[in-house]
Amino acid sequence: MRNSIRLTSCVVLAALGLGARADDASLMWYDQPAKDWEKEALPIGNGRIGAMVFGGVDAERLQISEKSLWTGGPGSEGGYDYGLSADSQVDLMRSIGKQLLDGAQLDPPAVARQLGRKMHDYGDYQSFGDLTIEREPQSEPVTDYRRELDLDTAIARVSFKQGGVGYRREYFVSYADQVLVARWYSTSSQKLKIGYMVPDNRSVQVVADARGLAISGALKSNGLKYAAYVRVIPDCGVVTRDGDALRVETDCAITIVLTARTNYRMRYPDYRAADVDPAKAAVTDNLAVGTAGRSRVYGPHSADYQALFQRVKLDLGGVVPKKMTTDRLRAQYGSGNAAADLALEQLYFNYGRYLLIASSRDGSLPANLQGVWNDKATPPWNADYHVNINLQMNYWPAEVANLSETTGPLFDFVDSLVPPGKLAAQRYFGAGGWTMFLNTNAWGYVGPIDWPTSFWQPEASAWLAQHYYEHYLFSRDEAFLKKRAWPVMKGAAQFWLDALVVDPHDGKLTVTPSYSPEHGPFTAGAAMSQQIVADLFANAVAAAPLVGDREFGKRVAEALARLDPGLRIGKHGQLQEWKADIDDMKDDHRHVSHLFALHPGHAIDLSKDTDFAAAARTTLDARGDASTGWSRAWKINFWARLRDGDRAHKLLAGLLRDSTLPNLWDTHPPFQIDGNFGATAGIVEMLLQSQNGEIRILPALPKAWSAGSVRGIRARGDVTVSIEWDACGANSINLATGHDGPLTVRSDLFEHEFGFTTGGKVMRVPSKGTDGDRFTFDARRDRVFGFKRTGGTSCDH
Ligand code: FUC
Repeated sequence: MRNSIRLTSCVVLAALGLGARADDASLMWYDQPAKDWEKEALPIGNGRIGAMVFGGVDAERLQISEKSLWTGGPGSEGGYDYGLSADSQVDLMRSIGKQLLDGAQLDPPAVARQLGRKMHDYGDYQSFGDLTIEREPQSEPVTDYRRELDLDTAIARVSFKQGGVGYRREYFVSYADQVLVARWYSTSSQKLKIGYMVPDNRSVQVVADARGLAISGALKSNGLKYAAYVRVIPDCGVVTRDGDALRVETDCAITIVLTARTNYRMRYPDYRAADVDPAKAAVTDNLAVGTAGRSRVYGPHSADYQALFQRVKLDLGGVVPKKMTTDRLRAQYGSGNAAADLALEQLYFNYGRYLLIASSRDGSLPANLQGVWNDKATPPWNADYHVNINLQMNYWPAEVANLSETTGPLFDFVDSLVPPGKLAAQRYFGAGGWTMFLNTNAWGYVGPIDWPTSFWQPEASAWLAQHYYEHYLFSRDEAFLKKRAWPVMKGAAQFWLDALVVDPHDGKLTVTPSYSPEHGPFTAGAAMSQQIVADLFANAVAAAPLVGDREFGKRVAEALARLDPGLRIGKHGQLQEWKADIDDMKDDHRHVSHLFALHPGHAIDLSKDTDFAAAARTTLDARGDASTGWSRAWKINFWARLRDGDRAHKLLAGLLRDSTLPNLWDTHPPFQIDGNFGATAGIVEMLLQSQNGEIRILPALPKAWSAGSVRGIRARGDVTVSIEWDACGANSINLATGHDGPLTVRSDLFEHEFGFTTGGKVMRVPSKGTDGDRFTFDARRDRVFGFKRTGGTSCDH
C-alpha cells in the first residue's frame, strides 16, 4: 500500500511536469526563498483574499489578507463620524473661497487649520494572519530550488530537491470557489505541522479538530468579526491535532484549503452584515469544495482566470537569457541586452494585468494602495484609497487592457460613497449632489483630513465619475450608463453646478478654494480643478440625451459654456498649473495634475490643440522624468498621448530601473501598486488610443519596439484590437466590433494600398481611396474587420 501510494505521488509529480514552463513573458522565477515581504515575496489573490508566498524550504509562510479587514469606522470607541464635522462649514469655506477669488494666495497650513479636520477612527487595512506549514529541518543540501509565479495560470510554485527527494508545492487563490489552495507534493513521505498566526490587535479563538483549524475573533478596534478556516486534506494518511495546530504524516500529496470571511458589508452607515456569521461562512466556503481538494478547485480556477488573462497577448520579441532569474532580469535592465529588456517589459505588462485580476473582482472592495496585500497593522497611508490620483490610476488598465469586469468593485465602492458624499456636499458647500476629498477608507470616509499639503480635493467625485462614463464608452453598455453611471455622474455634476462661483475678473465659473494636488498655494481656479469639472460636464452633456435627461444636460451645457476650462499657456511656454502665471520651471514635483486634460482627460487633442500640447510638453520637460513610481507611470501615459513613443519608453525604462522591486512591485517608495497599474495602462496607450472619436493604431511606438504584435486590447466603441507591426509600421490590424456604427481608424497602413477583409470578402483599397492615414467604415455587431498591408510602407519614402 505504502509503495503504491508513493508511486502515485511520483506519478502526479511527473504528470504535473516539473519542467513544464509558461513562456518567458508570463513567468516570474527566483532561485531563493523570499526573506522580505515587500521586495521578494510573491502575491497571489482572488480580489478579496490575497496571500504572499515566501517559498521557505522547511517552513512556508503564507501571509494572508482579506480586503474588508479594517480597523476604525463604525463600532470604534471614539465615535466615528465619516470625516464630517457636525456643524456646517459652508460660511468658512465660502469666505476662504472669496479671499482666493479676490486674488489671495494662501499657504496650505493656514487653510488646513481652518478647513482641515483631524481623522478620528479612520482605521487601517489589516493583515489577516499567517498560514504556516512546517516540516522538520533536514540537513542535506537543497538543490534545484525554484520559486515561481506563473501568470498564465495564476499559480505560485516552489520546487527543489534534497537528499534524493523531489519537492513541489503550489499555491493559488480561486475566485470561482473563494478558497486559497496549497498543495504539497513529495517523492517521499511528508510530516507537516500546519498552524495559523493572528496579529495581536484582535481577539482570537482557535478550535482544532482532525478536520481543520477554525480561527475566529473580532478586531479590538471596532468589533469587526473575522474568521478563517484551514482544512488539511492529505491524499492518504491521517491528520491529528497538536494544540492550536494540526499535524499530518503521509506518503501522499497534501492539500490545504483556507477560507476567510468577515462580517463587513460595503454599505453606509453601519458597514456590517448583520446576517453573516463569518465563522459559519468560512466553514461553508471551505466545505463546498469537498474533499477532492486541488483537482476539484483547479479547473474552475483556471477557467475563470484564463478567460480574463488570456484575452490579451503582447509580443515584443523579448527573450529571457538562459537561467536568468526575474530579479536578475530586472537588475540587468538597461545594461545592453535589448532582447532581455523587452522580455522584462512584456513580463511587467502581463504582471500588471495579473495584479489587477488578483486584486479586483466582484463582491469585494476595490484594489487599495497595495492591491489586496498587506502585512502590517499600520501600513503606509493606511493602505487606503487616495482619490487624488491613486485609486483612479489603479483602474486605468481595466478598460484598455480588456479587463472591464475588474471595475465592478470600483463602481460598487463609489456607489457606496454617494450617501455620505451627499452629506459632505451639504456640510462643506451647502450644495446638492455628492463629493468627497483626498482619501477614503472601507467606512465611507468623505471629509477632509488635516494634512496641509493634501486634504482639499473636492474634485474627487468628478474624477471618479469619469470612470463610469469611460466604462460606457468602452462597452457601449446603455443599461450601465442609465442605471449605474448616470446617478453618480449627475450627482457629481449637480454638486459642481451648485458649488462653482463666478470669478468677477473674467465672469467664468470657477472652483474656489482650489488646490493643485499636494503642491503650491491655495488659489481660485487651479488648472486641474477646472479641467476635471470640465471633463465631468462634457461627459454629462454627452450622456444626458442617451439617458433621457435632456433638461439636466441643458443646464450642464450652459454651465460648461461659462466654465473656465483650466487651459492656459504661461510665460515659459508651459501649461499653467494655476490661473496666475506663477509656475516655477525648476520645480520637479511628482504631481503633474494640471495635465489632466491630456490624460486621463481628453480635452487636449494633439491633432487640434497643438499649442496646448506643446505647452504640456514644456511642462513635462521642466518637471523632468525622474520621480516616484506612480508619477513616472502617469508620465508614460502623458508622453503616449503626446505621441512620443521614445519618451514614453524612456519613462517606462526609468520606472523599471529605479521604481521596481525584485518581485516587480512598484515602489513609491514604499510599495504602492498604482505604478504597476499606471504603467500597464501606459503600455496600451503607446499601442492604441481611442479618445476623441478616432481609433489610432500604434500612436506612440518607440524605436525599441521595432517589431511585435498585440492581441485583444480595447478601443472605445466596443472594439477589440489586434495589431502586428514591423520597423515600417503596422502591417496587419484586426478590429472585432461589438456594435453597429461608423468607425474611424488611423494608421500609416492606410497611406498605401491595403487589403480590407470583412465577412469573408477581401477588397483591395488603393491608397487614394482613403483619406491620408484615416479610414472610415461601417462596423457591424460581432464582426471582424481586417486590414493588411499589400502595397508600400512609410519606409519607402
Ligand atoms: C498621494 C501622493 C503621494 C502618495 C499618496 C498615497 O497623496 O501624492 O505621493 O502616493 O497619495
